[in-house]
Amino acid sequence: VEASIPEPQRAAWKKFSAKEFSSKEDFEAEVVRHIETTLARSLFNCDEAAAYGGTSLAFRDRLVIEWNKTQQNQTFADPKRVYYLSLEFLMGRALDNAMLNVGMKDVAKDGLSDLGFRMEDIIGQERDAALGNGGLGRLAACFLDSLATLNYPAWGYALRYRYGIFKQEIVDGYQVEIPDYWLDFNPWEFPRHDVTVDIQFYGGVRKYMDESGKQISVWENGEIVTAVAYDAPVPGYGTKTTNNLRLWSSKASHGEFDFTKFNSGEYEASVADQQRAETISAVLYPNDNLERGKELRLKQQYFWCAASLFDIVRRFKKSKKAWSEFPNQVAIQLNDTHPTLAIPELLRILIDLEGLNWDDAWDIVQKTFGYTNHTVLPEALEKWSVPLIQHLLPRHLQIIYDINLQFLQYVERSFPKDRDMLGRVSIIEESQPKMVRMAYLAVIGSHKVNGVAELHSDLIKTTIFKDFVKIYGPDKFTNVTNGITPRRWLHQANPRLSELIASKLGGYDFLKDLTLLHKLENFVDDKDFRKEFQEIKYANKVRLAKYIKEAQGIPVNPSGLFDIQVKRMHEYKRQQLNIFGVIHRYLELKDMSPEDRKKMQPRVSIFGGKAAPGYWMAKTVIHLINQVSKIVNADKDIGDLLKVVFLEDYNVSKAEIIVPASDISEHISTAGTEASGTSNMKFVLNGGLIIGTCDGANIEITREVGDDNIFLFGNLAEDVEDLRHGHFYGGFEIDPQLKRVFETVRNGTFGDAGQFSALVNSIVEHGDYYLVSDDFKSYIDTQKLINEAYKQQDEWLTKTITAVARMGFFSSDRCIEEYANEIWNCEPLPPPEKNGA
Ligand code: OX2
Repeated sequence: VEASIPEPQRAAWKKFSAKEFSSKEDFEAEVVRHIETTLARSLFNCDEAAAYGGTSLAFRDRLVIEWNKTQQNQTFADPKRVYYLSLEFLMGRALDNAMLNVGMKDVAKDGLSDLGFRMEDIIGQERDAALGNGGLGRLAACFLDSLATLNYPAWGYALRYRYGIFKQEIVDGYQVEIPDYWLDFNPWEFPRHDVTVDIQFYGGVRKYMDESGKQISVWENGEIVTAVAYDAPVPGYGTKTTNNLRLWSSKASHGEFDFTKFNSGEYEASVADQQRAETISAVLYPNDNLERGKELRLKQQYFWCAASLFDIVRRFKKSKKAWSEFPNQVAIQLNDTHPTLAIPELLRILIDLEGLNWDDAWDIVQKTFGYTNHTVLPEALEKWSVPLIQHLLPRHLQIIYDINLQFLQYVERSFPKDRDMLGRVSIIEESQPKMVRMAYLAVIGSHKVNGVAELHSDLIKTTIFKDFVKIYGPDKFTNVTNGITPRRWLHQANPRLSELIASKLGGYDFLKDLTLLHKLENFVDDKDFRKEFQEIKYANKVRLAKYIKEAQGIPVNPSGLFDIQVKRMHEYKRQQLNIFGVIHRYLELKDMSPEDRKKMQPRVSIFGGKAAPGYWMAKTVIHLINQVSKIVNADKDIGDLLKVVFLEDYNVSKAEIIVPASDISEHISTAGTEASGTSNMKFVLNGGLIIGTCDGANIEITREVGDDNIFLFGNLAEDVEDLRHGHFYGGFEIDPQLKRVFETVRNGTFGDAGQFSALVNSIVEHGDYYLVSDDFKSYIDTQKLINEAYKQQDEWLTKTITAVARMGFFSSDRCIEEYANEIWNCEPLPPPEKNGA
């Protein structure tokens, strides 16, 4: 334990140690104090932004007290810790979450009202912490919530991007990206200017023999950039445990190098150096499921891995335990391959800096790391060019080659007859230039590899990692089906539903054990319960309709069927299938007589999602949706029978309004392409049904809720390859109803047809890789089935309630227990009953 207050002075210290507010009056006093002194505002110039500031700071104080105690307790107990390395944490807003997890939201609401503010307005002032792209980043955020709630001693490590995911604006139907400078006022982070790590880049490696004849490698020269820690508290729900999310920010190091320049009068050059160093953590790469191989991205990855590992090793060394104990004290989870450089970096620390031999170091490394794979899409699998790594990280390249050598020798001994095996599994791809296959390095350097849903975990074993199953045996590979935190995705997003459930189940225990939801099945026939359940769904749709009117200017009728697809724009997720289906419905309605139209189920088709800035096809789909929206919404024949909405700038806080308002949500990826999906779980938990393909977690959702309570359609993963093959080598007929849709697009009904020709041609002429045509008929037939099912409101309601009751499996708490037991081998550390006074 570090320098501390001497014993005789501690009494004075304890007397004045910070206290948590617990009454409404104390809360108000804290808010006013923070507004007047911390923010230097007064009752004459306190707007909602200032009130948000004061409220957040009041709650932050509470979190900090518990955070300090948690960290102190963990330091004393020194248990095995979990480190979750993720380049993305899509946290969303913190205030609402803090209030709910601390259990003081009602008190705060009354207090704010005394001070002249409404809770919703204050919550609405906060900007999202949007340090992620989509599902992968949000999963990491849900995991942090569960780790804290379950009292695991766990830290998240990431980068403190100055710019999160861009803000999306739609201008004339096109996506425009606006930088997200989110740090103007962020009360939730604590700069730790005393916690820094110097990170090296470039330079070269000098090798020599020491007196004992041992090979020594020294990585020297090059450039140094300093990593500064910024910490954010992560409160658990209904527990005092408050964990830490540590974000690294880059700045120029103030080593001698700088000062020479400075002293020699090159002031401008030294400022330029400063700026160059700061660009490392400047911006989140906005690609989801797509890797672009940019040098700055590799720099980010190493910078973050090296800073985090230095920090982890520093903490371990304080315990003065033997190195062999490292894997008993430390579990590191690699969230996708982005942190794979942590593997050669830990080897470098152990061998070059701490003097361990290769075998001991390798043993420690393999026992320490676990790797989660999130995709089988080839364009998302990371590969870095050998010359680039050689240039940026010369010592790491040597280590990677050494790992590969040992590995290939082992493979050769085990499979002497399989001559092609070595080339297939080598970490180095023999291309021009040579490439380092990061996923292979991650598999080889970890003791467990997991996929994120059953189908996906099976697929990785038969496709991308097939040979590795032969080499290591099947036990190295496992499945942890994704989950979501019910605190944010039920209690926070849908407070009325949460309250209704609590009233039936006798309290909020289900928020900590979601399987308790099964008891709701006892109430499926309870009249009052059904009525209220239905009213809540309606109220949530009214709330969304109001938001759509405000944000997009489109009036929508809340009694229509709300059909929602919100997620990153990607061809494999098939928003194009959805919009072609919408066009098909539009044409059908136009064909009908006014009498026949009256029999039709009114629908609202809602889309939302960002396209990566360089992803033209995804942007074209956004444009088409907006064009269809413009034409259809203005068509007097159609009225409320069909409204099409593209919601701008989909993000976490908007999801909290959107998710509880769905009747149907769309999870319609080409089978075998969506590793899991997690919004599918959120929608069902909030009383919406799914139209989906047999892909990712949809399959397990079906297993849990029953196939009467989900609408599945389309080809199966096992048939995809043959179908694709057939498109090229057999005759390939576009579905006739889809053909008609294409004709309408081509005749200019939705504006300049030339804009959409690449999209149409990707299907008609270029092999329809995502099987839009193959699945079209079964998709629109299923949509018709949904229209009919929705008219039977009573049965529909039974389906939705039943589905909610059966969603217990999809809590991220269950995921964390599985990771802890199967991969990390670690235990919770509950906070002491009474913190020693
Ligand atoms: C996403 C996957 O696409 C999605 O299916 C999954 O639910 C999510 O990760 C969380 O596991 N980038 N984003 C993903 O994978 C990659 C790579």
